[in-house]
Amino acid sequence: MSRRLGTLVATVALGLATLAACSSGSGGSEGSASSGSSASSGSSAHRATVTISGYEYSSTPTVAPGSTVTVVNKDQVAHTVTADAGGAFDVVVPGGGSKTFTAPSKRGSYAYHCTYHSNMHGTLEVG
Ligand SMILES: [Cu+2]
Repeated sequence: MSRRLGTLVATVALGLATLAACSSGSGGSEGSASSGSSASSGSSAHRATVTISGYEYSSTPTVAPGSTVTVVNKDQVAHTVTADAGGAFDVVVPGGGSKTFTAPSKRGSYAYHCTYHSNMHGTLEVG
């Protein structure tokens, strides 16, 4: 008899505990504020990514003038993306990091290099 009562009390206590856990849990933050990010503004390549890996630049598609270009450096060492002429752009990208720069507003073919490694060359086509 007392054994059954004990079980009953335990069950009720467990129930209450569960209820408490429930009510405190549901009161928390509702919904994650995950915005759909990227405000895509339609047309072609307004942004591009240059990936540096093994001391080489990946080729990039032609980007629109003023595009945002992201440089992802997968090497352990820092590299730069430096325009060969005119100082059109010049960013230092730490090893394992990334940086962005704005493509020139004038159309053209912009050769660039890494100031640290003279054998590294690439070209950014703006058109
Ligand atoms: Cu480099």
